[in-house]
Amino acid sequence: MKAIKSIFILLAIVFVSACSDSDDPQLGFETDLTEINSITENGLKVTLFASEDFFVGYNNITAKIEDENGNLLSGDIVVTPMMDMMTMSHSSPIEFPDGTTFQDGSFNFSPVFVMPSGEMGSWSIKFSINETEVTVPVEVSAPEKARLVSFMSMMDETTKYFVAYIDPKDPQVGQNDLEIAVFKKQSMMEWPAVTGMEFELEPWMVSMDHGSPNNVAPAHTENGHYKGTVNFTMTGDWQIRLTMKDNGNTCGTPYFDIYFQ
Ligand SMILES: [Cu+2]
Repeated sequence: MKAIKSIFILLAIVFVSACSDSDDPQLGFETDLTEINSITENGLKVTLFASEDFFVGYNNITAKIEDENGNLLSGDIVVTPMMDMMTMSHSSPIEFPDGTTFQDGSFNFSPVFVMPSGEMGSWSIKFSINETEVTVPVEVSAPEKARLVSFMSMMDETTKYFVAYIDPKDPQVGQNDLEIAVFKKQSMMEWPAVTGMEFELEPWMVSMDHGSPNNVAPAHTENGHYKGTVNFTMTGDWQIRLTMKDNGNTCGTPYFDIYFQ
């Protein structure tokens, strides 16, 4: 009972301090992230923030949404990544942890850019904010070590799968939480999450030709995300080797190169 009481007091303190902060509407949006791009269009200002420049793979982006006078907005939102490629255009997988509404000028979303910007085409993120359109051009680069692997299913040779590397972002010697997400290309505009796959996991140190014990193969949690444990027994170059299976049949063998000191 005493513990419950102190939790209530703690909550009350948190609540009161949260309220006093929000007296100034500009404090409704706070972030430690880096501003990547900003655009004002059709009376709205959209600013994109992330911890690093956008890359081919699973990105976490926060949008700050204001009117022209700097007031933070709330309402309904639809976000669509688009790549224009001369003769055609296509979207990419995207996740909305907050759903399709936003409050206090802040909206989080996670697009999985499937290719880099360049001569092949250019990316933009299309927002529909309370039914007003804003398009933010963005630059997407290929990271030094791939964080997205795509392959045709070995089973039907027509389904194109995309496996995105999420964690560990900062690998350490020992056991690390491993998280990946799987999507497929259904059409130019539909890139659904793939649930119900099974994985085998084998971390491999290519230069020294050995693996490691105490790994847990990633298993489906929700929305096409798979979580497991990868154990690195030393620093250096590792390959996270995966086998993706559907009902016991191998679809593909994606791997991610990792390097840490
Ligand atoms: Cu493209």
